[in-house]
Amino acid sequence: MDPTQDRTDPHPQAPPASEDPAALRGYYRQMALIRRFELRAAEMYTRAKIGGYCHLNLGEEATVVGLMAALRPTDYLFTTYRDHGYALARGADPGRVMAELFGRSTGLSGGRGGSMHLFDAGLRLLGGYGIVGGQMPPATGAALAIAHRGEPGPNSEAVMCLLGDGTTNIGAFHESLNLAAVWHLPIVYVIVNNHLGMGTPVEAASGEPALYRRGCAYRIPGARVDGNDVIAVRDAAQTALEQARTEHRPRLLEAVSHRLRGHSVVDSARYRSAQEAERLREQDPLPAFRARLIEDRILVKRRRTASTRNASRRSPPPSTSPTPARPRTSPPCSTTSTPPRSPTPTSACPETARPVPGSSPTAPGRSSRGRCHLPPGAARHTPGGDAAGREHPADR
Ligand SMILES: Cc1ncc(C[n+]2csc(CCOP(=O)(O)OP(=O)(O)O)c2C)c(N)n1
Ligand SMILES: [Mg+2]
Repeated sequence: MDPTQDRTDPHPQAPPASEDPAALRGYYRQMALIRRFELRAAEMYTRAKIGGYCHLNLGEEATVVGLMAALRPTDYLFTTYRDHGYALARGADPGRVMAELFGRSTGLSGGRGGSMHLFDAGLRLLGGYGIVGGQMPPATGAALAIAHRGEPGPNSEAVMCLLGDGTTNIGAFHESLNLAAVWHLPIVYVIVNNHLGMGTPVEAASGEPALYRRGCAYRIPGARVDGNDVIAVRDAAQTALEQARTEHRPRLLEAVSHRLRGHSVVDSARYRSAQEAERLREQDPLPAFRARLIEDRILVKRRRTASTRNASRRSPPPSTSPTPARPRTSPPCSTTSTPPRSPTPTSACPETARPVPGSSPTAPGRSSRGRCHLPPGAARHTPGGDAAGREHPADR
């Protein structure tokens, strides 16, 4: 392969008929789990149960699940602060991920990391980084360790390093890609292009907005894939990983999708017009994938019961606002004394962290050794809903 080649990968959407139905249902369930988890995380943040920063994968579920489906258990994963979905799809227990958000010692990082710093060495999930681009040097270092330990080949380990579109303009991006190229490292840098770095569009921030081409200066081949298509993402990532393994050379992959809400839970995304928000909702990958599976009889619609009908009726309309969907169940925490708070951002891109509840004597992971009172349903694997929290009564 010409190392200077860059291409937009016009990946034909693999028809589900050619896929293992059980695997497709598994992807759907993972996407639905992430959707439900993120909606519940937003709700808990608004109830002041979660401190610090909180960034959600809403709208990026197909990218998340497709990428994780391509990784082997022996590969290493480095992510950004938008990491909940990746941890879940990598196999982390949802209860432990939510416990981490709550600052509990039972959390994935012992309650010391919070939303942005999920870590599990057993899953080879090596963070969760809050600094933009902070994951890139250690990910590149992990790939260097792999290159030192063994030869290239189909059984080689590899590293997947996730980054946002905005991260392609930071120094660590260029330094990491350069070293990965000259040292021949088995690493795939995946740009999760959600079109915005906080509130700034890619075109306003990047001299070359076709981000998959950003490796050209280092002769790193790049490919772009529709991040709303879980199968296309999986296949593109598998191809890139296979090349990285067998050649011990880096690859760049750009997955293009949208986040359905603001940059973080406190960002109301006022930089989006109502029309734009509506357009994005129409492209929501979760209902689209579900419809595709039902059409192909891979998922069957369950008969709607009175309770699911009522649940749908109680759900609010989709919104770009950070205000989460109202819970369909009774108040989720054992204590209901904290009034719901709706943070009111002062600018288009507020990034003000709430103090971590545990900065008190009951610091996260320090003295909270008691039981983890997770909200009912927060850790349950349930079929998904849309970004407004409406549940789909179809699942099998
Ligand atoms: C070094 C550094 N600069 C600035 C920030 C503040 N910041 C947090 S997220 C962000 C935007 C990153 O956008 P992108 O890479 O596209 O990722 P996304 O949030 O869209 O997933 C910025 C500027 C930071 N955390 N670290
Ligand atoms: Mg972005």
